Amino acid sequence: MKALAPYLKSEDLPLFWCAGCGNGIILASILRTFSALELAPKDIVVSTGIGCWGKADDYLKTNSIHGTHGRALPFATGIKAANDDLTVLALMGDGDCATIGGNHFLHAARRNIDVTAIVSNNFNYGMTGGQYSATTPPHSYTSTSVYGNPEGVFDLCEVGQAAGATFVARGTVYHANQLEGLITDAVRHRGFSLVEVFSSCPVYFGRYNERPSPVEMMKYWQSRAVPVQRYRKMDEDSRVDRVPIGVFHRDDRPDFNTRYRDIRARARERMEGRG
Ligand SMILES: Cc1ncc(C[n+]2csc(CCOP(=O)(O)OP(=O)(O)O)c2C)c(N)n1
Ligand code: SF4
Repeated sequence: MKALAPYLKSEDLPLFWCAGCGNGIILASILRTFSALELAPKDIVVSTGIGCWGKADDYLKTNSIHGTHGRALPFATGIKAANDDLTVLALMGDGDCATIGGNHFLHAARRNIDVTAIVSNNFNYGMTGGQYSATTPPHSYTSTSVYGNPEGVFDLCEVGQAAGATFVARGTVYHANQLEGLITDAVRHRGFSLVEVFSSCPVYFGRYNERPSPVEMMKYWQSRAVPVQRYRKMDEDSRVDRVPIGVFHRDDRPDFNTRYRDIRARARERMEGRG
């Protein structure tokens, strides 16, 4: 706890989140990453959207911007593009990132801006009463799909990788130690990093889907998660009801700021008649 003190605004505790919400575990993993990497709070900017997870910046002593719903990535992109020395994170719910902010997510990944996106995917809109989002599994129950969700689903890791993210990982709130490692690797990575965290919203998604207690939600992740390396070797039947976790993809394509710096240098040379 002492090591986290430089980053945690303890005067604002207790946390706003419901008992058993997964968000506290994700926040603690982020704080431990800051401490492990010995980052100074003044060198960190956390951009949040709106929602339960969007409240995370309330508890941070780092710089932060509490933006608008779905727009955490545009703010983060501008901040990083203009201040390359800063470590920039965007914290988003699945509503923020995959649904209202889906377009921004695609373009942040395509651009490979050096921002770490940490998505608390609780499969619904927690803050507004448990409506379904773009990650709500088909047929599952929410306050706006009481007879089952009729829509298809975005797999954020697949979408992120296809769009150009250069670090893509998934963890769960049950696997807290692994989660800290994934977040640390993502923050260290130069380029657009996604860490999707399968989280628990016992109050809405859990209650609607026969997992109303925090313990049942944790047991669900414990029993379903499989390391991605093992998952890739499994046949289709064995994959049913299993979710891969771990690092899915990593490559060292140059990030936006590096490419932009090169282009500016070339433009300067040309203007000075050297190119
Ligand atoms: C432009 C806009 N549309 C809708 C809302 C209402 N709203 C606030 S939070 C939220 C959903 C949040 O869900 P998610 O991003 O998944 O985060 P969670 O609360 O589950 O952590 C919505 C629709 C808003 N604040 N702004
Ligand atoms: S409504 Fe769900 S996501 Fe929001 S704080 Fe409560 S448990 Fe967490």
